[in-house]
Amino acid sequence: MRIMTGLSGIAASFGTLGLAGMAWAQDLEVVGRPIDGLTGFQPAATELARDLQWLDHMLLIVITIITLFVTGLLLWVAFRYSEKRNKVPATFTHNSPLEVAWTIVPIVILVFIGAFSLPVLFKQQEIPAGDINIKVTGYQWYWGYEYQDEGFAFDSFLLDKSALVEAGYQESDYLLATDTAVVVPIGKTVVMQVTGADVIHSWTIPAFGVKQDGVPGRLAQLWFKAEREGVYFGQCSELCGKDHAYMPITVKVVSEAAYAEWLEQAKAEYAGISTPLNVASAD
Ligand SMILES: [Cu+2]
Repeated sequence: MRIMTGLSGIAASFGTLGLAGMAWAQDLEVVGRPIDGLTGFQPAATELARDLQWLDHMLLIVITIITLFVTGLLLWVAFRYSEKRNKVPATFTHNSPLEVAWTIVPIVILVFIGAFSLPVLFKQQEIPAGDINIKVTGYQWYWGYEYQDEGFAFDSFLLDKSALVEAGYQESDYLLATDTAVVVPIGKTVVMQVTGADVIHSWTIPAFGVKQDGVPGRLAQLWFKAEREGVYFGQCSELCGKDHAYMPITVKVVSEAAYAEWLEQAKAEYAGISTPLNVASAD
């Protein structure tokens, strides 16, 4: 814990620097926050999230029907064919029509599920051309973001407990809120390149329906088009070491005008920071 306090202190000092990211929290509704006592999905903010939540609900119906059918069958057989009610047990070992049926029916069910799940998967994995391209790199234990079209980059650290309220968050947003946030405009296609600098991390925003491992030496991609302004949270989702729980993800979806304004501030604020992107373009 002592180490964490030290780390939080560092995070807090970064927090005071990350003004461009912080100024937005107050006017934005927090959408992607877990709520005590609820168990469902966070409200879907993209088509991808809506699709996969629909798929989940559809599968739940399929699973429920199968479970009720199998349980009912078991109970009926246990009742009807108990020793008391069925003194002379049957001795047959095969029933071809039944065996064909219990082979064909599951195949039909699986094909039905596949017919709905594969399009959802392909929609996630077929990366469209991005209006905004951001490279995200997982580090032990924080995230780095490069706005590739704009030529600036910044890091994003856990926001210390004491800095939450000042930054416009609730105390319960601890372990979700970061000092700087990924800011994107509403209704634009954002393509994120995901990688890791040291070990495997995983970048996710549940309300967007995206999750992608960041693997060192590899460049994976994900995309989303947010439909609702607000603050969204995610957490590193691949166990990456002792502070894995302390590298959250905050994304702010803002209007186009607000994004343009933020971009100006961010360029001014992060312009002097040398980034891997600048090194690459110098080659
Ligand atoms: Cu992690």
